[in-house]
Amino acid sequence: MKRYSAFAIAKEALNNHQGWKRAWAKAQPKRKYDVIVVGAGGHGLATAYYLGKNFGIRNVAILEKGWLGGGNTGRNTTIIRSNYLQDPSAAIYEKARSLYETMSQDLNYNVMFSPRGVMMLAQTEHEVRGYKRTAAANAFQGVETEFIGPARVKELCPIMNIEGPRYPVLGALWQPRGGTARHDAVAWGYARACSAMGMDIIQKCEVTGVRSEGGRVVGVDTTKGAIDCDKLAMVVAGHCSHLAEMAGFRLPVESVALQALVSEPIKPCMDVVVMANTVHGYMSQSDKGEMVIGGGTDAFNNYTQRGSFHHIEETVRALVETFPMISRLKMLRQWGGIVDVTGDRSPILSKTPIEGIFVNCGWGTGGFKAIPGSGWGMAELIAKGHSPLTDEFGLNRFTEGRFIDESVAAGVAH
Ligand code: FAD
Ligand code: PYC
Repeated sequence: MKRYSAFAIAKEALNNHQGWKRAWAKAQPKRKYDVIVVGAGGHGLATAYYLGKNFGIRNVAILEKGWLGGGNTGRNTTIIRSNYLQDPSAAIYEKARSLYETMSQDLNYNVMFSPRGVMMLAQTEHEVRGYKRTAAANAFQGVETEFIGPARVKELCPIMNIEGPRYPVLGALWQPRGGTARHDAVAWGYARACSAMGMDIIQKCEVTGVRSEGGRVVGVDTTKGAIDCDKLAMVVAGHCSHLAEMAGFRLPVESVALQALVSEPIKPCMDVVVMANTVHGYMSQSDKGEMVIGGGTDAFNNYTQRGSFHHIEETVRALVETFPMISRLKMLRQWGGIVDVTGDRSPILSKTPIEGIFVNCGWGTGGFKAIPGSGWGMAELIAKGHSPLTDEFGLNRFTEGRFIDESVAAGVAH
């Protein structure tokens, strides 16, 4: 892999930029792999990357039915934070957030991590109590957050109307090292690093069947033919129920569309990320100047990977009270992704009833922030059979009643 650097750019400039290599190789499937990862979203690619980097397992294929990063990884609003309530969640989300801090250097790929600070607004007394409780829990967990008052909120985000008639801002849960990263770059950076380790990233290769013998996985059927493997990781977000069905088991997950939109680009006016969970909306400003806006999930299960007009209206109506200036903005485009939601709003990183099959799903509306931590833990689970990061997120928690309730921290209405 040719290293990206200022020196390399200068050298290539003298060569009309003719010497750059493809970021990742175009691969055709081999007959067999040690590990097949289904899904080239952030979680699948990160799983493969840490299998190679941390455990030396490099005979790996990543199979993607569309194009890499074309699922939720390339469709989210890029918010990164680790201000969750329960200990297992704080551990995996904070591991992920801390890996984001050095991801650009680690992957030699600029993922534009911007720890500009994330605030979750408290606009009811109930939220004030809830966020003070989270701040106290985070202090014990080693996650840097604090509950701040309305004056500090206004100082950090002057365009906000904190005296809204219905929902005045009573304070916020503030995470100063939360922020955003460029979502495509995260997928591209991991893909380039996986390819450099000799892994095969095979796009336009849909898994259509899962083969097992004597309760153990032996391979998959795909639109590019049958491929054998010793271990199989299903990392397909909203399509995880279909993959599980192919293997003969069920998952406690519902698939539903989550939508977002961006405005026309404007001059810099907001340098923090704001989530307003009572009125229901979240907003940040992209490097291009667009206001990036999202709302809640659809109220019914579906696989429609697109936006809808009633959502734009609901989301913008919710936010306009807190951010009156957005009433004068034109909205540029909208889109949707299919997210995989569990009952306790926590992910599933687990072995399955079929030996050799592992599942990573259930990140719902909030898995972008978790990509590096999830990949790290998932790789350990696949390589060693368990991981301190994933142990609590097994499928058995649903039969044993050990839920990890994060419905408040999820921060997005479901
Ligand atoms: P994906 O990126 O969806 O990747 C799964 C891949 O599997 C897809 O590319 C798909 O094509 C492939 N696949 C499916 N079936 C098959 C098959 N049979 N064969 C081969 N390949 C298959 N999270 C945050 O933390 N912060 C946010 O601000 C945020 N905002 C969001 C806003 C929106 C509008 C949406 C939709 C999501 C948001 N999320 C956010 C959630 C986040 O995007 C997801 O949790 C995360 O991207 C999931 O990553 P993934 O790799 O598991 O899934
Ligand atoms: O999990 O922080 C989050 C989030 C923000 C928008 C969608 N999900």
